[in-house]
Amino acid sequence: MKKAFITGISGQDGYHLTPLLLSKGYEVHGLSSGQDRARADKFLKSFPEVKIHQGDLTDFSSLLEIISLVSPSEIYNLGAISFVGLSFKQPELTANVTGLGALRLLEVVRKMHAEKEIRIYQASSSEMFGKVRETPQSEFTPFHPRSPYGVAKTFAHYSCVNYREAYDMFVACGILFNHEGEHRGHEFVTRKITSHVARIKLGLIDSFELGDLSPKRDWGYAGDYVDAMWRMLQADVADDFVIATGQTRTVKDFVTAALEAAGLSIDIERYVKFNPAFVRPAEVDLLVGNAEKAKKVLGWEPTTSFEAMVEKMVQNDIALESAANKI
Ligand code: GDR
Repeated sequence: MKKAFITGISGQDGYHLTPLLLSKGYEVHGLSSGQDRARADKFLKSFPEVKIHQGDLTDFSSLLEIISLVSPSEIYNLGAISFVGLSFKQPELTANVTGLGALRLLEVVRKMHAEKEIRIYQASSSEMFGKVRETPQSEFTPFHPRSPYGVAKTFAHYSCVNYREAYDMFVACGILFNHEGEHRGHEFVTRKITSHVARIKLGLIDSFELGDLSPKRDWGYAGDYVDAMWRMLQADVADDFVIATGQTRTVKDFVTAALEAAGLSIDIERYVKFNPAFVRPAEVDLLVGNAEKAKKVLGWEPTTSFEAMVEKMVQNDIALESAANKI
């Protein structure tokens, strides 16, 4: 039986990747930091067959012990300080977890002399493109990160490329553009919008606050994107792949789509108030990816439309808010 080890398993992508791997017959193991017990317990309610190990991406010896014990054939490094806004407030922690964490995993595999036995997936990010040098962005587009998060992801990405080249390790990097869904954390703008729109729909609030509505993002559905991760580790050769929809929309467009999905009027001024506290010191203005290589080499294509994804998120939040407020 194939074994997979997933860092950050209780985050959004873990909720999508875990059932995919279980359906393919994998034994699934996950990493959870000591302070994350509540999140791990919640995750285990959904997936009781998964084995969760206490450790941390900032702690080499815990990683070495767990990975030696599990002896996985595939590692998915999804663990990170993943909220760009937080990375400006805690840059050093971000560098340690998001950047050095990936390097520690690579070193663990090397110290185990398991370079030929373990394949690694690294969650690289479109945030590495930052102040974009060309549009759309592909595997050939130079990086110009605009946040401590983007800088840390770029360090992790190049560490993976380096270990691939220096030690002939199978390390695949998925340069994933924004991907959303019903398991998205509430700090990210899409879930913030859908959960607040749901509350407006139910009459619980009149309006909510956002920062800049003009940034453009290439938003896909997380359920589609984890399939690309798995495909990368089944390929003949380890490589880098952009995973995106090829369409870009503003934050304002997302608000409009969410209001429409809830059956509310598209009166953005009425429902959304500006709060400068949500504006970042440096912004990524435009992201749109070219995923042609993933289509050609991996046979991967997104299957969920933007409208279907927003609809799914809004209806999920209306159901959750209704239940929580006994409506
Ligand atoms: P992002 O996602 O930074 O693109 O990174 P996020 O949803 O946080 O922001 C998207 C855009 O919305 C603008 N924005 C706001 N954002 C938040 N969170 N809250 C607000 O109130 C708000 N108002 C406007 C932001 O400024 C930004 O332009 C995500 C993360 O999942 C990363 O981990 C991942 O690597 C990348 O996507 C690809």
